[in-house]
Amino acid sequence: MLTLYDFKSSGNGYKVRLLLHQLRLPFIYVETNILKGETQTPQFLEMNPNGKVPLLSLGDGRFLAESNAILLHLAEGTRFLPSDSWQKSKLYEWLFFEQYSHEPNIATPRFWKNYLKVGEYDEEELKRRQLAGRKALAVMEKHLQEQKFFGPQYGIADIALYAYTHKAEEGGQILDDFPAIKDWIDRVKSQPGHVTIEDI
Ligand SMILES: N[C@@H](CCC(=O)N[C@@H](CS)C(=O)NCC(=O)O)C(=O)O
Repeated sequence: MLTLYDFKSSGNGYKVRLLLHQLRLPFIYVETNILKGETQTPQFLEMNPNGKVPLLSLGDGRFLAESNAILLHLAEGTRFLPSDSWQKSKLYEWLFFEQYSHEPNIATPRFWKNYLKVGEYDEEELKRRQLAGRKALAVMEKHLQEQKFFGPQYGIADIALYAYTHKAEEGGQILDDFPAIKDWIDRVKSQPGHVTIEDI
Protein backbone atom coordinates (compact mmCIF):
# COMPACT_ATOMS: atom_id res chain seq x y z
CA MET A 1 0.00 0.00 0.00
CA LEU A 2 1.24 3.49 -0.82
CA THR A 3 1.61 5.99 2.03
CA LEU A 4 1.74 9.72 1.41
CA TYR A 5 3.38 11.98 3.99
CA ASP A 6 1.93 15.38 3.29
CA PHE A 7 0.72 18.70 4.71
CA LYS A 8 -2.83 19.53 3.69
CA SER A 9 -2.33 23.08 2.43
CA SER A 10 0.84 22.15 0.53
CA GLY A 11 0.43 22.59 -3.22
CA ASN A 12 3.37 20.25 -3.78
CA GLY A 13 1.53 17.59 -1.79
CA TYR A 14 -1.75 18.37 -3.54
CA LYS A 15 -0.15 17.54 -6.90
CA VAL A 16 0.43 13.98 -5.69
CA ARG A 17 -3.00 13.66 -4.02
CA LEU A 18 -4.72 14.82 -7.20
CA LEU A 19 -2.90 12.32 -9.39
CA LEU A 20 -3.45 9.45 -6.93
CA HIS A 21 -7.19 10.20 -7.02
CA GLN A 22 -7.28 10.50 -10.80
CA LEU A 23 -5.42 7.19 -11.12
CA ARG A 24 -7.81 5.69 -8.55
CA LEU A 25 -4.85 4.44 -6.49
CA PRO A 26 -5.66 3.85 -2.81
CA PHE A 27 -3.21 5.37 -0.32
CA ILE A 28 -2.72 6.00 3.37
CA TYR A 29 -2.47 9.72 4.19
CA VAL A 30 -0.16 10.87 6.99
CA GLU A 31 -0.54 14.55 7.89
CA THR A 32 2.94 15.91 8.66
CA ASN A 33 2.77 19.40 10.11
CA ILE A 34 5.63 21.45 8.66
CA LEU A 35 4.77 24.33 11.01
CA LYS A 36 5.42 22.09 14.03
CA GLY A 37 8.74 20.75 12.69
CA GLU A 38 7.34 17.29 11.95
CA THR A 39 9.49 17.02 8.80
CA GLN A 40 12.64 17.62 10.86
CA THR A 41 12.37 14.73 13.32
CA PRO A 42 15.03 11.96 13.20
CA GLN A 43 12.31 9.49 12.11
CA PHE A 44 11.20 11.66 9.20
CA LEU A 45 14.77 12.56 8.15
CA GLU A 46 15.52 8.83 8.00
CA MET A 47 12.85 8.57 5.27
CA ASN A 48 13.68 11.88 3.53
CA PRO A 49 17.03 13.45 4.49
CA ASN A 50 15.83 16.69 2.85
CA GLY A 51 13.10 17.04 5.49
CA LYS A 52 10.26 17.94 3.16
CA VAL A 53 6.83 16.72 2.13
CA PRO A 54 5.43 15.33 -0.06
CA LEU A 55 7.07 11.97 0.51
CA LEU A 56 5.72 8.74 -0.94
CA SER A 57 6.43 5.40 0.72
CA LEU A 58 6.04 2.56 -1.74
CA GLY A 59 5.46 0.15 1.14
CA ASP A 60 8.52 -2.01 0.41
CA GLY A 61 11.17 0.13 2.09
CA ARG A 62 11.49 2.54 -0.84
CA PHE A 63 10.70 6.26 -0.47
CA LEU A 64 10.35 8.91 -3.14
CA ALA A 65 10.48 12.67 -2.49
CA GLU A 66 10.14 15.72 -4.79
CA SER A 67 6.57 16.23 -6.01
CA ASN A 68 7.36 16.18 -9.72
CA ALA A 69 9.53 13.04 -9.40
CA ILE A 70 6.58 11.37 -7.63
CA LEU A 71 4.21 12.50 -10.42
CA LEU A 72 6.57 11.06 -13.04
CA HIS A 73 6.85 7.75 -11.19
CA LEU A 74 3.10 7.34 -10.74
CA ALA A 75 2.23 8.50 -14.26
CA GLU A 76 4.60 6.18 -16.12
CA GLY A 77 2.59 4.09 -18.59
CA THR A 78 -0.63 6.06 -18.05
CA ARG A 79 -2.48 8.70 -20.08
CA PHE A 80 -1.02 11.39 -17.79
CA LEU A 81 2.45 11.07 -19.39
CA PRO A 82 2.95 10.77 -23.15
CA SER A 83 5.08 7.87 -24.41
CA ASP A 84 6.48 9.79 -27.40
CA SER A 85 9.98 10.93 -26.38
CA TRP A 86 9.68 14.47 -27.80
CA GLN A 87 6.28 15.05 -26.21
CA LYS A 88 7.69 13.68 -22.96
CA SER A 89 10.70 16.02 -23.13
CA LYS A 90 8.42 19.02 -23.73
CA LEU A 91 6.41 17.98 -20.69
CA TYR A 92 9.63 17.75 -18.61
CA GLU A 93 10.34 21.31 -19.76
CA TRP A 94 7.18 22.47 -17.96
CA LEU A 95 7.97 20.41 -14.85
CA PHE A 96 11.42 22.05 -14.56
CA PHE A 97 9.90 25.47 -15.32
CA GLU A 98 7.42 24.87 -12.52
CA GLN A 99 10.17 24.13 -9.99
CA TYR A 100 12.56 26.93 -10.98
CA SER A 101 10.51 29.83 -12.34
CA HIS A 102 7.01 29.24 -10.96
CA GLU A 103 6.90 27.50 -7.57
CA PRO A 104 9.49 29.66 -5.75
CA ASN A 105 7.70 32.82 -6.93
CA ILE A 106 4.05 31.76 -6.64
CA ALA A 107 4.11 29.27 -3.74
CA THR A 108 6.59 31.03 -1.47
CA PRO A 109 4.74 34.41 -1.43
CA ARG A 110 1.53 32.45 -0.72
CA PHE A 111 3.22 30.70 2.22
CA TRP A 112 4.62 33.95 3.60
CA LYS A 113 1.30 35.78 3.32
CA ASN A 114 -0.77 32.88 4.73
CA TYR A 115 1.49 31.74 7.54
CA LEU A 116 3.97 34.48 8.46
CA LYS A 117 3.34 37.85 10.09
CA VAL A 118 4.46 41.14 8.53
CA GLY A 119 8.08 41.57 9.60
CA GLU A 120 8.79 37.84 9.50
CA TYR A 121 9.58 38.00 5.77
CA ASP A 122 11.49 40.51 3.69
CA GLU A 123 9.04 42.89 1.94
CA GLU A 124 11.54 43.64 -0.84
CA GLU A 125 12.08 39.94 -1.45
CA LEU A 126 8.29 39.43 -1.51
CA LYS A 127 7.94 42.12 -4.21
CA ARG A 128 10.82 40.65 -6.22
CA ARG A 129 9.22 37.20 -6.13
CA GLN A 130 5.75 38.54 -6.99
CA LEU A 131 7.21 40.21 -10.07
CA ALA A 132 8.99 37.02 -11.09
CA GLY A 133 5.75 35.09 -10.43
CA ARG A 134 3.86 37.42 -12.75
CA LYS A 135 6.47 36.75 -15.43
CA ALA A 136 5.98 32.98 -14.99
CA LEU A 137 2.20 33.40 -15.27
CA ALA A 138 2.72 35.43 -18.47
CA VAL A 139 4.70 32.52 -19.95
CA MET A 140 1.83 30.16 -19.11
CA GLU A 141 -0.75 32.62 -20.50
CA LYS A 142 1.09 32.82 -23.84
CA HIS A 143 1.18 29.01 -24.13
CA LEU A 144 -2.49 28.69 -23.20
CA GLN A 145 -3.58 31.23 -25.82
CA GLU A 146 -2.59 28.56 -28.39
CA GLN A 147 -2.89 25.26 -26.49
CA LYS A 148 -5.49 23.70 -24.20
CA PHE A 149 -3.02 21.91 -21.92
CA PHE A 150 0.70 21.70 -21.09
CA GLY A 151 1.03 18.50 -23.09
CA PRO A 152 -0.83 16.78 -25.92
CA GLN A 153 -3.69 16.26 -23.45
CA TYR A 154 -4.33 16.88 -19.74
CA GLY A 155 -1.47 15.31 -17.79
CA ILE A 156 1.09 15.74 -15.03
CA ALA A 157 2.45 19.08 -16.28
CA ASP A 158 -1.07 20.48 -15.86
CA ILE A 159 -1.30 18.97 -12.39
CA ALA A 160 2.12 20.38 -11.39
CA LEU A 161 1.30 23.89 -12.63
CA TYR A 162 -2.31 23.91 -11.44
CA ALA A 163 -1.42 23.19 -7.79
CA TYR A 164 -0.09 26.65 -7.02
CA THR A 165 -1.51 28.64 -9.96
CA HIS A 166 -5.11 28.25 -8.79
CA LYS A 167 -4.06 29.64 -5.39
CA ALA A 168 -1.77 32.35 -6.82
CA GLU A 169 -4.04 35.16 -5.59
CA GLU A 170 -3.24 34.13 -2.00
CA GLY A 171 0.34 35.21 -2.80
CA GLY A 172 -0.72 38.56 -4.27
CA GLN A 173 -1.22 37.75 -7.96
CA ILE A 174 -4.27 38.94 -9.94
CA LEU A 175 -5.53 36.09 -12.10
CA ASP A 176 -8.07 38.32 -13.89
CA ASP A 177 -5.05 39.63 -15.81
CA PHE A 178 -4.60 36.13 -17.31
CA PRO A 179 -7.86 35.05 -19.03
CA ALA A 180 -6.37 32.00 -20.78
CA ILE A 181 -5.08 30.74 -17.42
CA LYS A 182 -8.54 31.22 -15.90
CA ASP A 183 -10.13 29.15 -18.70
CA TRP A 184 -7.48 26.45 -18.25
CA ILE A 185 -8.17 26.35 -14.49
CA ASP A 186 -11.83 25.60 -15.34
CA ARG A 187 -10.72 22.86 -17.79
CA VAL A 188 -8.48 21.29 -15.12
CA LYS A 189 -11.32 21.39 -12.56
CA SER A 190 -13.62 19.57 -14.96
CA GLN A 191 -11.29 16.57 -15.47
CA PRO A 192 -12.63 13.20 -14.26
CA GLY A 193 -11.65 12.39 -10.68
CA HIS A 194 -10.68 15.96 -9.83
CA VAL A 195 -10.37 16.71 -6.11
CA THR A 196 -9.65 20.03 -4.44
CA ILE A 197 -6.67 20.93 -2.24
CA GLU A 198 -9.01 20.67 0.77
CA ASP A 199 -9.82 17.02 -0.05
CA ILE A 200 -7.66 14.12 1.07
N1 LIG B 1 10.84 20.72 -4.52
C1 LIG B 1 10.05 20.09 -3.50
C2 LIG B 1 9.62 21.15 -2.50
C3 LIG B 1 8.99 20.52 -1.26
C4 LIG B 1 8.68 21.55 -0.20
O1 LIG B 1 9.14 22.70 -0.25
N2 LIG B 1 7.88 21.13 0.76
C5 LIG B 1 7.50 22.00 1.84
C6 LIG B 1 5.99 22.03 1.93
S1 LIG B 1 5.26 22.64 0.43
C7 LIG B 1 8.06 21.44 3.14
O2 LIG B 1 7.98 20.26 3.38
N3 LIG B 1 8.62 22.30 3.99
C8 LIG B 1 9.08 21.87 5.28
C9 LIG B 1 10.47 22.28 5.56
O3 LIG B 1 11.16 22.81 4.67
O4 LIG B 1 10.88 22.05 6.71
C10 LIG B 1 8.84 19.38 -4.11
O5 LIG B 1 8.44 19.75 -5.22
O6 LIG B 1 8.34 18.43 -3.49
